[in-house]
Amino acid sequence: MPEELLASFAVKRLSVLDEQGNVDDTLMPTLPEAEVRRIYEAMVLARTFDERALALQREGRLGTYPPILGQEAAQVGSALALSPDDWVFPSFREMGVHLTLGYPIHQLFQYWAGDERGQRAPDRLNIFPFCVSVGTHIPHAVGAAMAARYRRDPVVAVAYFGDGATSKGDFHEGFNMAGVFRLPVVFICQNNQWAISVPLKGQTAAATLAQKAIAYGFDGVQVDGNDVFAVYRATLAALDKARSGGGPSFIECLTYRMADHTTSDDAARYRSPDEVEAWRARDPILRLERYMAKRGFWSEEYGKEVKSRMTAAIDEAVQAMEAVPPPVAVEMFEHTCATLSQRQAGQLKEL
Ligand SMILES: Cc1ncc(C[n+]2csc(CCOP(=O)(O)OP(=O)(O)O)c2C)c(N)n1
Ligand SMILES: [Mg+2]
Repeated sequence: MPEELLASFAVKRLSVLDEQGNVDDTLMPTLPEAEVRRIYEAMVLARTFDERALALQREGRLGTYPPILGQEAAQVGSALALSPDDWVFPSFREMGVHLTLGYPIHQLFQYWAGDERGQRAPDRLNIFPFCVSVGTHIPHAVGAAMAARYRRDPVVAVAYFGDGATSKGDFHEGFNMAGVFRLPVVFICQNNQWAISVPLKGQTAAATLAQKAIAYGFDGVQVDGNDVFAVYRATLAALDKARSGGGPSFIECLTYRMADHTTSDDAARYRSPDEVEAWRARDPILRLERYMAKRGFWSEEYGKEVKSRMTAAIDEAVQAMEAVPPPVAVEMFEHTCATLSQRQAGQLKEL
């Protein structure tokens, strides 16, 4: 018997907007000027939040904080494609997703200040709490997709995670189950190429992360994660597919963590300044500004006006966060578990 080719695979990379601000018209999603402005303003809001969070942490007003600098396109572009009924399962570095979905800004600050009340999403938002335990929320998202299928609910579960999470068993088990049951779930990996101090090549021998989906029987695509239009297009397509019964998809957003892993880290100890500088030139916001300027709807003046509007929103949120009265310990039990364990019931009684 001669050997025969059973299957062959290819992994595509999607990019729409280049570093000079030019777009590929055949791939550009239909976005009127007002929508592009909305995307830009959401990205500036995310960056302004991040800058303020770092400053507050340095003043001792927040706890350890994981910056999102450089990852705004991956977060905002994907979040804008979601429908309000979809379920979001974030990891710990997705504040740009929260902000874009309209999560109360003061609650984000509250969470990073160590107050669990910051995690209580308003009823209008289908967003799970931050998952600091790497990758453990991936099976949760798959379970939610299973529940949606069971209830014939046309919603999609969306799990966000980093490149480091792809080495976890949770990732592989979640992907396998999603593939076997063709569940309505979209996996979005922000491959920022570092998992604390471990570079991508220390994480996988594979050429891309996207190809890992192929082994589980569904599509994986690599997207330029600093290109907000590409991320938006890929997420919309994956959501449409999931909603119409086409099963799961995996989107690898190739991006870069411009800052330290968290405020407790010093990335200069393990990576070269040249690498960071090379990625600074690919800044996702600058790229969008160039696109808008070429079309005559971005100017220095408009940029300043947006920044000051976003700064005012952040100022207001900081004030709101600091005006929240201290937590009452017994209230915490109402929001953590549907039913209390014996031990928790004992603690509640003691309090
Ligand atoms: C189960 C588990 N193991 C280890 C850690 C410690 N830890 C926190 S973040 C991190 C790396 C995560 O890297 P990645 O998935 O690439 O996400 P990124 O930090 O780049 O956003 C590790 C190992 C953890 N939080 N949870
Ligand atoms: Mg990472």
